[in-house]
Amino acid sequence: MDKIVFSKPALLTDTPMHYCPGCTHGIVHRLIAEALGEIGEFDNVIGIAPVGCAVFAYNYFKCDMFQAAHGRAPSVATGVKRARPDSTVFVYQGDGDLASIGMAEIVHAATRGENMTVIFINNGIYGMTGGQMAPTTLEGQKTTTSQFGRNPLEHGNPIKICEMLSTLTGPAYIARTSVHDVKNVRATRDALVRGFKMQKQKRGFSLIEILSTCPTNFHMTPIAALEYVKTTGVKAYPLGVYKDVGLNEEEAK
Ligand SMILES: Cc1ncc(C[n+]2csc(CCOP(=O)(O)OP(=O)(O)O)c2C)c(N)n1
Ligand code: SF4
Repeated sequence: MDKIVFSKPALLTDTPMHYCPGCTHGIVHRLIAEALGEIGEFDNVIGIAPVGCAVFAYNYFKCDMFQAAHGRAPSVATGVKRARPDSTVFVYQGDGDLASIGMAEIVHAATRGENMTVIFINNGIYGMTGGQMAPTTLEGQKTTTSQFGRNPLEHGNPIKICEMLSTLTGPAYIARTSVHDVKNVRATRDALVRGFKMQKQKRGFSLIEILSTCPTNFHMTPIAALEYVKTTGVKAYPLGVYKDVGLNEEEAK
């Protein structure tokens, strides 16, 4: 019999995704499903979908899903995880959702050390609503509401979520990765696995920020958008681990 070397992760449904061509939301969905599969979590996973382009994430994951009001996913996840402490709970949020309207919720969930894993998609823009400036929009980046480029004097400076949250006591694991090439896609998968292991070992709050693309609102081809993240995005948002309290490595194998 032929050996299967590549297949769809068990935690993804067969529903075709609605994302624009070249959008990296789909890549991250797959990585989440792979990471959960790697730690053997199939039947006891609960995801919280955001408001934003990933609002229909509940159609794509083969697990129980909630869809939260804009920015409120960490609060919904808090209730879910406290009611079902043995489940594995993931929160999926864009940068408008998490770093603007939902800033209070994410900071307080992090400082409380809620035992959940947050996947934070930083594409530097409000994708769903037509490309307005987000808290994460890069200095000089043109958006529909910063047509001459983000000017810190006028628009303020971009917010660095990993740097900020890693100053708190509650978080167990905070890392920033990117999906602009294969090497970084693999690193993102590893970071997701570590985040989920933190939760399994009840270490507390974990957040993986993933630099992502929105080719539609960047007004770029999918390849040019990946190149933009590679050359410009990672300079403003350095990749790496910002906090890691450690795992019981024996148990984590
Ligand atoms: C309470 C509320 N305010 C505003 C909106 C409008 N809204 C929908 S999606 C969105 C921005 C989403 O951007 P982001 O979170 O960056 O996700 P992306 O679409 O880029 O994946 C906004 C402002 C809303 N649906 N509800
Ligand atoms: S608008 Fe941007 S973030 Fe939304 S699906 Fe399209 S490419 Fe992805």
